[in-house]
Amino acid sequence: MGRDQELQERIQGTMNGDTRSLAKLLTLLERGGPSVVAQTPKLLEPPKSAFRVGITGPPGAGKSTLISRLIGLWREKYDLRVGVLAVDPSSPFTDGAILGDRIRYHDHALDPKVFIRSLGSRGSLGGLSASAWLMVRAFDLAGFDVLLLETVGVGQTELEIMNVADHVSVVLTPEGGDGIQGMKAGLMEIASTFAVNKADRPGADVFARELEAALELDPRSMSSHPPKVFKLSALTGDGVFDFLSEIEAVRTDLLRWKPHRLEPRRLQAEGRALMMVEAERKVRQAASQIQTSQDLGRVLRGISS
Ligand SMILES: Nc1nc2c(ncn2[C@@H]2O[C@H](COP(=O)(O)OP(=O)(O)OP(=O)(O)O)[C@@H](O)[C@H]2O)c(=O)[nH]1
Ligand SMILES: [Mg+2]
Repeated sequence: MGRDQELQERIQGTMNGDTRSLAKLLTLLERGGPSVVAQTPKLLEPPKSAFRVGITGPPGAGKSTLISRLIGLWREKYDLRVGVLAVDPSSPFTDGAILGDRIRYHDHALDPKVFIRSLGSRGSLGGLSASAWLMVRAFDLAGFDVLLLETVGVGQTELEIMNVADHVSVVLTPEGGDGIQGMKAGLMEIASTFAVNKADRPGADVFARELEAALELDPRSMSSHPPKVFKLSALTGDGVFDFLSEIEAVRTDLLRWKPHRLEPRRLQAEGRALMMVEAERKVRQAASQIQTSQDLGRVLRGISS
């Protein structure tokens, strides 16, 4: 079977709700890169949009544990189809679940309405966000209601994930030591909801109050949708439903997120991420042809002309 034919079959299967087709389509997207989307109008303008929730925060804050709880509630109380794309920059693995997450998400492994995929940053495309940009579209096509995007740490990845997601939540714990001051720069600004996790341990009340006080200085505090802080324990489940209810309120208010998908700002961010990987691939290929100083001179003259 040729690649085009395979792609068309996977697209059709994905649209029919076949999970194996979705898994294969994700692999085709990861390996084939932007050209797969370019050739596929259905991926460019999918009939449905899965509400994308970015869940980010420091390593070990409890992101995966919280996601597992959220999946449970969405399945139980709302019967939604839930996808997870766990982006793990430290992991060399792609194409399947990372071991720790496999254990953490194990409760949902047999649920046909839950689909979990992990993505290492050293995937074949190189660029982390480029793969994510491509793969999220497959979840739209598959008709998922919600797609959770887990990313770790804070840096370029998180800032980029903001453009991919329709709503961003940051998971924090009171255990950082130096409270709000110790938070990495940029973390406050990117989220609309904050989960102060591990509230079963001491310090959560003080931390949550500090966070709320800091957010009062945020210009968004004057808007109709100010950032919100939730104290919870992903381990015991306490407080998770309130957090989920807020995310549900956003998800079901289509005007609050859907039109933003097609904003030039977001389409440009996507174009930028995808063009960057292609450009990098071309640069590497051209550079690998350089054998002599003359070759180098020719290449440099080529780019400066
Ligand atoms: N006490 C307590 N422990 C928790 C809670 N949530 C998560 N943990 C524990 O914290 C550790 C890290 O949890 P994960 O869910 O893997 O955290 P993560 O943010 O996904 O971690 P990375 O993906 O590695 O960055 C695990 O041992 C969890 O059992 C909580 O609410 N309370
Ligand atoms: Mg995790």
